[in-house]
Amino acid sequence: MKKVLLINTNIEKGPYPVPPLGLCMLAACLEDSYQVRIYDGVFDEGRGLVEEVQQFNPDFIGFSIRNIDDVVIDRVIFYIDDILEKFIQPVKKITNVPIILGGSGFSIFPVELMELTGADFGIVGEAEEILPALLLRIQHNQDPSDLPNLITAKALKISKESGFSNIKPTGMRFSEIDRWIDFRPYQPKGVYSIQTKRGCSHGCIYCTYPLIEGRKFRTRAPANIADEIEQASKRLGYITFEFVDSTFNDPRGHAESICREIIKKNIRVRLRTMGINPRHSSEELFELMLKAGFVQIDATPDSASPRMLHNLDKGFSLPEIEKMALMIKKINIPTMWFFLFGGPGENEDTFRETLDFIDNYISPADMVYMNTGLRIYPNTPLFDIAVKEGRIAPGQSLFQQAAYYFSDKISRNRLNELIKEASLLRHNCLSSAETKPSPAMMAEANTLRKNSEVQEPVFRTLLKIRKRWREEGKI
Ligand code: B12
Repeated sequence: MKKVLLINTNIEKGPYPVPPLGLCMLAACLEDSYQVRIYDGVFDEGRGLVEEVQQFNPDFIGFSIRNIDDVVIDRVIFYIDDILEKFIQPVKKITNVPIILGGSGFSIFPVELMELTGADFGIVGEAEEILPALLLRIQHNQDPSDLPNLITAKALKISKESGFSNIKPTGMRFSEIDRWIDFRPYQPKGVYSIQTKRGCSHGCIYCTYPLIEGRKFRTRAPANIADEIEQASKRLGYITFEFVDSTFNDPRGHAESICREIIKKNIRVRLRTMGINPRHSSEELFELMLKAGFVQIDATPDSASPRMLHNLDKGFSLPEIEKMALMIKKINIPTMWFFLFGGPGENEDTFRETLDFIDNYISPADMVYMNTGLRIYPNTPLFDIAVKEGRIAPGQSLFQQAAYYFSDKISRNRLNELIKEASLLRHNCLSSAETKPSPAMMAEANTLRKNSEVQEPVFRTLLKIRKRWREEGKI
């Protein structure tokens, strides 16, 4: 049997370390035909990689590139230098086997990353079908260049875009993350990732998700998802599962069915999720989510100004966000809210509209993150807007030199001032620069949580401390 080594090059540990879900899914797909191993770089950061390659002696090597930069405008971290230095270059020095790249970051900047790394092949987007097909072609000395979403060192352009609709993830194979990598170091802070669908049919002007996953929702069978959660919790105990979908409650009804399947199984789990779409939320959904084991959710409307919701093409309206917020408050499901200021047309009035919403609809027990500046990615509507407005050149690469969009109707400084002011007056509002609590605050939160055995999410404990420290004049 030929051997495949899959390498996770992600060393970012914030906001918490994330397991290489996609690589584990690929490993599960390949294992019937290949001997597969995953080298997980999150904690080892490449130190044992050369030894791993020498011992395993693979016939193919795949590198997963998840993050390009951290998208935190005031302290941008560019991950690719480390990826080259700690992972790709050391491996290239000791082997000549075909090197294949993939991953969400890679899928946004495939040409740039092929050039920079000198890899042999790259696959844009999901690879469960294309990677096995590519390996077979290489083994049989056949030209792979007609495979969809493939990029080769020879051509340096994507072969043909498939539209990503070829895989129907109805009965997806389980990733069994803990079988492929050592999951123990993730357990204290991290989560077990679960995907319930692929694709995103929303059109948010700045977003890359449709480019990475395709524009159509392709759902997994709810029972299949619940089975995966049940089996993983049997192996690992009472852990937190996180849904990594673009939005959890799309298409309408899917999230409800997943919750019902989990409830039916009567398993004790902690669940959390990113994006909740206001348009498809309901009291029934939130009640089902609580019953299934959700301990916290993220709400990411980006704005609560009708004009900005339109300009960002969010696909939902202010009344829909208000309705969702009232339900969240009533059902008291701990929520982290995310707002993104500075998009096309943002001004002081639109900023204040969002602030009014925060004051009138969000519980002070819930966290509000206020970010500024929209990272401009290629092939997005925001890219076209920025070109039209003469902010970037048509062919400009935004790979190493990330560009951020700021509305010309309010200066970046003024926006930062307004956010600072808002966060000084509201203990639950934080700017993007404040995302990490101080070690002293974290220590107090840990003591509080130990002493009272609280079940609430950590962010709620931190907010209580922040409020008290503010009142005592400590911060
Ligand atoms: C969920 C998510 C999160 C969650 C993670 C939760 C969790 N438990 O995993 C949270 C909110 C915590 C998060 C945080 C961050 N994220 Co994030 N996140 C995502 C998201 C939406 C999905 C990732 C995912 O799990 N996909 C599902 C799995 C199955 O897919 P996959 O791993 O990509 O694998 C498939 C393919 O890519 C491919 N593939 C993968 N590897 C390989 C390797 C080879 C060889 C091949 C051939 C193919 C291949 O095949 C796989 C199976 O089909 C993506 C956007 C997206 N839609 O991809 C952004 C995304 C990856 N995040 C991004 C960023 C920037 C971050 C942060 C740095 C933000 C920050 N400052 O905090 C952090 C970093 C966290 C960390 N420790 O690494 C960016 C990266 C782009 C960039 N600019 O660098 C993305 C692309 C979003 C964006 N802005 O466009 N994130």
